Amino acid sequence: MGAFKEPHGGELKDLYLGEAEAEQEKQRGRDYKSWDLTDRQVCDIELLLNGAFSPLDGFLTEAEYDAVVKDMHLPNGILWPMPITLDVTEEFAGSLAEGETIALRDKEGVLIATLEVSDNWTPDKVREAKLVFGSEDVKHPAVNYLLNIARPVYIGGKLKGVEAPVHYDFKALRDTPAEMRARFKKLGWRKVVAFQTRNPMHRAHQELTFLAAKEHEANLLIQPVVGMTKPGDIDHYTRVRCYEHLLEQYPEQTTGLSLLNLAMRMGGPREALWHALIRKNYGCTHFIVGRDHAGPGNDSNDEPFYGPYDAQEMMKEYADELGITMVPFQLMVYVEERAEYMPIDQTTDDQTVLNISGTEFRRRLQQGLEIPAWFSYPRVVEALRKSYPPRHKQGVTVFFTGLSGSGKSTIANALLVKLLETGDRPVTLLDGDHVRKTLSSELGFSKEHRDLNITRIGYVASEICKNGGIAICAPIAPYTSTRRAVREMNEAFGGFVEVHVATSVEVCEQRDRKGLYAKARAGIIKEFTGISDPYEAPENPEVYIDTADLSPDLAAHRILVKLESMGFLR
Ligand code: PPS
Repeated sequence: MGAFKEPHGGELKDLYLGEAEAEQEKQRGRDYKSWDLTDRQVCDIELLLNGAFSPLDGFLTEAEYDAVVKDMHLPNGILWPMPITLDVTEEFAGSLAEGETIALRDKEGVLIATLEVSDNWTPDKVREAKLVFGSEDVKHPAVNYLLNIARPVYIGGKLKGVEAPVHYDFKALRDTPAEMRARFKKLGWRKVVAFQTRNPMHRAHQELTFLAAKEHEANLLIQPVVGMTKPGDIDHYTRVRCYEHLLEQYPEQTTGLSLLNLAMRMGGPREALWHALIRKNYGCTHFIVGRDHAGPGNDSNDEPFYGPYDAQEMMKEYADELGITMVPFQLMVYVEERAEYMPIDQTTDDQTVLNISGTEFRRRLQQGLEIPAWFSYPRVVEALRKSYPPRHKQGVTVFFTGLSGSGKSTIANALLVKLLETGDRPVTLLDGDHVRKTLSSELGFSKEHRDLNITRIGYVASEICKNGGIAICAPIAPYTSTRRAVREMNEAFGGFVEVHVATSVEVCEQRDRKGLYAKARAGIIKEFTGISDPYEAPENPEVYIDTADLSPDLAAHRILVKLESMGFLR
């Protein structure tokens, strides 16, 4: 393989206007209708404008979309496997005249590009899901996006780039295809093997990529995706710090790192072709395709969406049209007897083969367990441990729910004091009564206001949780769906422990410490929980407390024990 070929179908695109023209377009853009780009669309437009998606010169038209969806080629016969579409609301699409130019803006209102709308149509999304992703199961992240998140109408047309989407992080590691090609030229890198990843890289990846480059006498470009990856993946800030440490493991001057702001679809075989074409546009000559490339995991029946080597098969099928050479790889495993990594198909039955799956690796991180030296590098593990500390260093929200006067506040206070005594982590108590005087002082007790109140408490707790603290919340929180939403909000950052203080309404009324039940019975207080307003008891709380047989001290102790058994306290 010699010098770089032109991208399939001709020139590398650069859809940006020159400086003066961009300025004029910006002025004109003030009169255009504006569409605020979604996160996915911002990723797509960046790679359309900078030529990473060459030969596309805009969001697909209807004819292009049909051709790409049906047989992975543009109407002019050029291979393009992934529909890059601009989805908008019916309302917005309906407001457009034929041939109208619109302004595409980022979240801050910055004009990124203008689009001359040539097409406006309502796609058959189920058909798109089946043909492009081979499934209509919403467990596939791209199918879910298509059917549940993407807007109903597509508009297509040519783009004029005004300003590249801004990135404040890792600026020095972001390149356009033209910049990358220029860098390769300057360095004299005539053959470059590209490696795509959305995960942290460990020793197996280092060995695999190094071997691939060595076999092809090429340089190596590690080009991780930092746009949108699979939900639940390790955040890109942490990953990039890991990649930077990993670079130290390659011989000097052989390997480069560049970040790709791609919104992945997890589309398996079709996605592999797409990734390869993008790398070709970046000037790479070879592309590594391993096991289960861009795999979305299992479907609703727990069956994999794609076979482990489907992507490699499809790459072989289209080898002539791709113009970039696939470097296929089997799973790399560690062979204990040889103290080295090998592709699994080269190992023999009598060898001890070691591997740690992604799930097992996350379990070890979460529990602060040992990660062996054969698996990763100390600095990579250290960077991961810092961002993903073990449970006893993560934030946690203890969320009490129960009737007024059930004893929530008393137990919550006892728990607060016990946690402060250990001095382990910062603790904040968000008591129902107190929140009502501060954060939610303007709210009443309608369902809408109660939901708003609980959502606010949940949000504050999730921020505390995100930063490693312990949030204790003690509102009534009478509605199951709102409590579930708060749980989800918090579990994204740490632990969530629901405590149902299940004192019956009869006991609460008998105690009536604040005299509120009497007032509620007399109709002086309206919408009073348990009397004239509903309380939906939790079905599966982490802790169930009946204050009839447990003192506040013992109740708080039981919660501490629960936190310990879940790994949140040591
Ligand atoms: S909610 O439903 O979660 O938003 O309620 P919360 O914010 O916890 O507020 C409950 C406290 O407000 C007092 N109070 C009432 N409670 C229930 N229903 C009505 N109508 C009502 N009006 C005032 C009551 O003192 C609650 O405090 P606690 O600490 O729960 O007894």
